[in-house]
Amino acid sequence: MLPFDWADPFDLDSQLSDEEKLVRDTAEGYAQEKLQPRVTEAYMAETFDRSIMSEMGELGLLGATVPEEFGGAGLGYVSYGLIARAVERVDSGYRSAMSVQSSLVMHPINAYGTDEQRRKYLPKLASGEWVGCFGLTEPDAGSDPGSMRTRAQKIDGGYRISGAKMWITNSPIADVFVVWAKSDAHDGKIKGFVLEKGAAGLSAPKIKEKLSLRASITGEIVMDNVEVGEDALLPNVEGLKGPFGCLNRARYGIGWGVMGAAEFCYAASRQYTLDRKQFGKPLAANQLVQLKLANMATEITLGLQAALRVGRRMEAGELIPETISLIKRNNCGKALDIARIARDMHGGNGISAEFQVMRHAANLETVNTYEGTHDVHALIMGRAITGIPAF
Ligand code: TGC
Ligand code: FAD
Repeated sequence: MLPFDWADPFDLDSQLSDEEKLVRDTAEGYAQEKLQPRVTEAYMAETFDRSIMSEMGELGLLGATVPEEFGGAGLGYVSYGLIARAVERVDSGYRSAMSVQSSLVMHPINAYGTDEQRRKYLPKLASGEWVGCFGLTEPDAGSDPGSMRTRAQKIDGGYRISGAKMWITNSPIADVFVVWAKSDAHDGKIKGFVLEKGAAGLSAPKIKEKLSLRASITGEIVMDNVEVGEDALLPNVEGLKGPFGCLNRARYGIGWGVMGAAEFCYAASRQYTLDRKQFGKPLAANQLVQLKLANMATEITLGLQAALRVGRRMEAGELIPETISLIKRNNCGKALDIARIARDMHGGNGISAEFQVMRHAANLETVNTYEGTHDVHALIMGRAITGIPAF
């Protein structure tokens, strides 16, 4: 009989390759040494340190699955998930910056772009010299991106783009903007365009006073008759399957990432309740407290195994969007519950930034909403289960 490992009951470690363990250790080492010491101050001041992108780039943490030929690390999807988990153990906002750059900016340029676009953008995005953002959501089109109003009008030698995107991670510091617009040259179908900072009519004001994800920078993208050349068009995809192809990968990474945040909250709650005594004994000696810790361990263990399973299937070429909805929805919802309960288990200290659990809980409110809300992912699964779209 083997002993129970409270931190890894199903021995996830033994299911990883040597390369994956190396990636995990690199990401964990970076996150703990470089991100952890600055997160509280960044969160309180609502700032994102731009140099984080260059640091991640130097370690190969950006565009992990993009081929090495274009500056990526050429790794598998499990490695990408392990990076997300390590970074989000510190803060969901830092994972956001990484996953937008990797899945929502580098992936579409790699998958839908030309060789010239790949050569121009991917190496600089991989190194963190350039920061990218992804504009799909609009003020009046969130869960229903098909109702977007942004338009690309054909002009001589290119396109004129007008519209506004809302709630866009990284946009105020972005050099490269992947935006989705209905194109009149393509029968009004949705097409992707790559815009560059400095284009006339393009601005990206910061959204201030967020009460969640404060260590991540979020903004609008305002496009007032922005004129771009033919070479701004991502030619190899049309329709909503373009942005959804990117979201599949980002949502998958979130399935891993939120488990990192949950693991932090679980470990912190275990230690806190072992150390703190009330009624003459450790809080951890109470049945109610042990029940909460057992629930946390169960959900994290199952969530990680599910994420690993989806990752292995993606690596085998078996990408099934509804299975990604399953882990995005389940793992976000469970991580949010775990963080809220961890906050409660820390008593009054739980509301202090020093103990970090409330920051994770506040962040996970956003993560439960972006990339498709908890309920929208239930509807995506519901459609596949019944054959009836209920949106
Ligand atoms: P629907 O009819 O379902 O599909 C339209 C076309 O898209 C194809 N498709 C997919 N392709 C690839 N992967 C998927 N997961 C796909 N889902 C659908 C579909 O086959 C169809 O193709 P075609 O060729 O027939 O045209 O479209 P709908 O309008 O009915 O969609 C409904 C719904 C709810 C599924 C969808 O709109 C949805 O997922 N809404 C949620 C929106 C969302 O997730 N937004 C995310 C914005 S980005 C973001 O939040 C980044 S945060 C980043 C961070 O900081 O980490
Ligand atoms: P709505 O769609 O208006 O939904 C409001 C509520 O109604 C939700 O509870 C939802 O579940 C529910 N609802 C909607 N439709 C239905 C239905 N048919 N049936 C039942 N319930 C329904 N977007 C980007 O494009 N790029 C980014 O980088 C990005 N980063 C973000 C960063 C942050 C910090 C935040 C908060 C958001 C970000 N988003 C980004 C936007 C995000 O994807 C949207 O907020 C999300 O998709 C939900 O859209 P919405 O806010 O318009 O809510």
